[in-house]
Amino acid sequence: MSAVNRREFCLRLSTLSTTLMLPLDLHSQATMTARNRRHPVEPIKDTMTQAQRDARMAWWNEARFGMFIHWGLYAEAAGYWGGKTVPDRGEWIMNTARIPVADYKKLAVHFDPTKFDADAWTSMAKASGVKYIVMTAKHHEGFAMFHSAADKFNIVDATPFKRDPLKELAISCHRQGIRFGFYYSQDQDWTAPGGAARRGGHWDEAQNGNFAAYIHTKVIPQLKELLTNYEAEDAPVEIWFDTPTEDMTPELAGEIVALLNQHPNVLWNNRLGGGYSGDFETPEQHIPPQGFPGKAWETCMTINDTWGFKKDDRNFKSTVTLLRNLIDIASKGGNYLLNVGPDATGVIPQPEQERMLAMGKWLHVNGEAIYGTHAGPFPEEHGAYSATKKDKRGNPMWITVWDWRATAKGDKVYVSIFQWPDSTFSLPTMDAHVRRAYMLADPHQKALQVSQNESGIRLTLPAAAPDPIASVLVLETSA
Ligand code: FHN
Repeated sequence: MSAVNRREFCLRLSTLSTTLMLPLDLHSQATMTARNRRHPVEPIKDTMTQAQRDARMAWWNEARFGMFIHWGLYAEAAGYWGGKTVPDRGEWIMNTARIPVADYKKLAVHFDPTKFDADAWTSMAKASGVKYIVMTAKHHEGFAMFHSAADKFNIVDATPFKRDPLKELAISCHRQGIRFGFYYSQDQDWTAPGGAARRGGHWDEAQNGNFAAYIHTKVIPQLKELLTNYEAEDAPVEIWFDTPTEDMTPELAGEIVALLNQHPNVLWNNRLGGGYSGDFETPEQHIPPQGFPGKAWETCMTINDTWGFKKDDRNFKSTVTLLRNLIDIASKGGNYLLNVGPDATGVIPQPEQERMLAMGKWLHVNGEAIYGTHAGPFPEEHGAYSATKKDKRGNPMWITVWDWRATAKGDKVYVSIFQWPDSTFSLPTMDAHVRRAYMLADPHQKALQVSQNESGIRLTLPAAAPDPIASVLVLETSA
């Protein structure tokens, strides 16, 4: 099937999901409403030509694989408060356990991650095949992991550590050729007066205050710091906003957009609020069945069940799952932002490192099938909506099929095969003619037997799979 046919197929699927009210991502629903509104400040991308927009997003579209880092005071708590385990994600502990502001702030007194080594993190990221890192500059707890003149509740002024890990990481990323961006919780802030609190609102009168004042005295000054203090390191390239609430009016968000517009190369996601759609969609903890045809998107996902470190969370995803996710996402034209949660000593837990490095090993051989690619030409490989089964919202259930996935770049189509076939491997038809086929892992690129007609493509593959998780078949094509 041609690229045009694929696009038509995806558009039809999109229309179908809207008609059937299939579970579109919540943030993208907000974005859809937003698109119809007039914004007080036009984002820079909306005033650019398509070519300018493409150039602005070029590195991001090539990258495909990023590492998210959730690191803050919650790593010190590690999922425990008052000697008891606290359910839910580690970084939400303050909210889940309704911890008073003054008590929570005391965590800073002991936060001394002396094992933190920015170069060790970036070397690990590089060996894992990661092209960009996004680290929490400030999560909902309100604690800045950078030196901030705007608020003393930051890692340099409030802890015995007294170092700025964000700065150290930005410098190290710059040296290693990894792009660097920040996560910044612009709306929720549980320790600053006036900051929003989801899930039941404020629980301590120290949190009461005016939201606009919070934006003006903390958020905008800190964003200014983040946007300017790192220029020598070429950072940031991206700001990752989160959990907008209704408090973020179009006017307040517009003030932030006016600031972002002064840094036209900085990309930002669709979670600012105030009706702004940002540069890319952010499905969380799931991979949309058909991606977001025609849009930039990035699935963010935990490597276990928490973003911020929780010492009892050992539910790590397998390397098989993680690699399949990366390949699946690339085959739909998206990026995978995979999270790690360093502990309070400054170390990324060993099981997380092992999985990241295993992904890097695969990418070292097969990265050509991922980086700089776009969605493959076949629509059929991802799965289908069940005619009978329903999901928990009562909509037709998406049944994923894990046989193979395809990406494409230039005149090449890359087919990552999960289920190695016994003898012949068959692919659906496509308009382009297959000139040559070989396995990417084969250093000699030995040509494989291939035949093609209007009903499909048939190949004879080597008897054994070159890779136990995913073996990449390359199809060189001509029009
Ligand atoms: O509440 C946060 C959560 O802690 C984490 O930061 C994720 C990452 O996408 N975002 C929010 C939930 O959507």
